[in-house]
Amino acid sequence: VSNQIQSKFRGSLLGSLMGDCLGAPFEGELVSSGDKIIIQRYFDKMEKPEYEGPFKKYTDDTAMMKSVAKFLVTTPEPDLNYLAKLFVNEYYNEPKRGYGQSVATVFEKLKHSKYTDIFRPASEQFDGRGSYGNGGAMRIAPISLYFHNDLENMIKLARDSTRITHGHMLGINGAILQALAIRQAFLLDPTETVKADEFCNTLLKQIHEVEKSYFEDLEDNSEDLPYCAKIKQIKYFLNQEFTDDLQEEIIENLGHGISAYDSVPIAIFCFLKAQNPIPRIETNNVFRRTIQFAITMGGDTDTIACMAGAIVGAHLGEEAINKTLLKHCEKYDDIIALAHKLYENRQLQI
Ligand code: F2R
Ligand code: MG
Ligand code: MG
Ligand code: MG
Repeated sequence: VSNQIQSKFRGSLLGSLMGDCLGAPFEGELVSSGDKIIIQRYFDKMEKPEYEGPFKKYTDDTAMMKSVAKFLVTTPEPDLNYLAKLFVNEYYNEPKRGYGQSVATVFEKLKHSKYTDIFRPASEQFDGRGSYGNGGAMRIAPISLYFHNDLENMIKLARDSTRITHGHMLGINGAILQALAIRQAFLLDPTETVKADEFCNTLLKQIHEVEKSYFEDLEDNSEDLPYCAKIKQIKYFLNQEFTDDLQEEIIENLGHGISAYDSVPIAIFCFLKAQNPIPRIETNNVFRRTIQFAITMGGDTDTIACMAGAIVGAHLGEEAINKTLLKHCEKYDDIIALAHKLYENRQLQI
């Protein structure tokens, strides 16, 4: 059992890295059906042992995920001030990792205010509405793994770690939804295909609890809560026959953008859909299929593939990963070491 848990820690962090590195060259592109062939060849080429290309660089998604993992392994009790410092130091060391356009303001304010109130800079973003970007969700994997057997603390830390940069309810709850999806995948048997309907029903129950607290004073509760509505759409789309037209409709409804609301749900959809073969995604490897499929969604490809990768890696573990493909991703060995430390540190806590 402990071997399987370790493997899932590595699988999830590597899935996050690989989705980011392999998806980044396509970020912001509108992927058309012809591009599916290009993406298919891109993966085929990199799985060939003789292929030697320059490695694929990771972006802000991985830079921030590493900080979240370091935060969990360094301090005995999670210290959010320390996490804020890790984010800021990482950003100032390597600012050109493709960060969100507004989040740099948060880093500047954190630094100049000497971390007196770590949630304040984020709460001031966008005229006090806060960011609803997917920056909280893209880096959340270490929290799901670390707290896989402590749901309450997982949700609390997913929320608070996100609030350092994201003040908007949709940015925060999107990160919690992604954390819940990784955790559920982690808890499932890797030798069994995931039952999509059950997976969605569990998520729906859990995220409903989270979302309803934001809407308690709403008189009219006839409308579905935002992420609950998205999960119902995921269920609907999973049961349709998959065609290029349907994929367009999925992108239109679930989104493929830079906001959490327009990216976390489609990442979860990709994970569930890739449990079974998908037309024109030619591979028998479910891990690769998930990431490759996520990239064909276009838009915020690095982040959607990173999030889908973190989920599938938590389910299948590192054995599912093609090592030749992995070796094209920048500093993959650092991520393996970090996953190992995260696992060991967790063993000391429980
Ligand atoms: N920054 C990017 N991609 C930019 C495109 C790069 C590409 N390579 C290219 O050449 O075109 N990717 C990275 O950013 C995302 C994570 O962003 P995060 O951390 O959430 O940052 P931020 O700045 O807080 O939010 C992102 C943008 O979302 C819009 N937005 C957010 N809240 C808003 C609000 N309340 N009102 C209006 N707009 C809001 C803004 O445009 C923000 O700049 C990941 O994709 C990562 O890969
Ligand atoms: Mg990025
Ligand atoms: Mg921001
Ligand atoms: Mg992105």
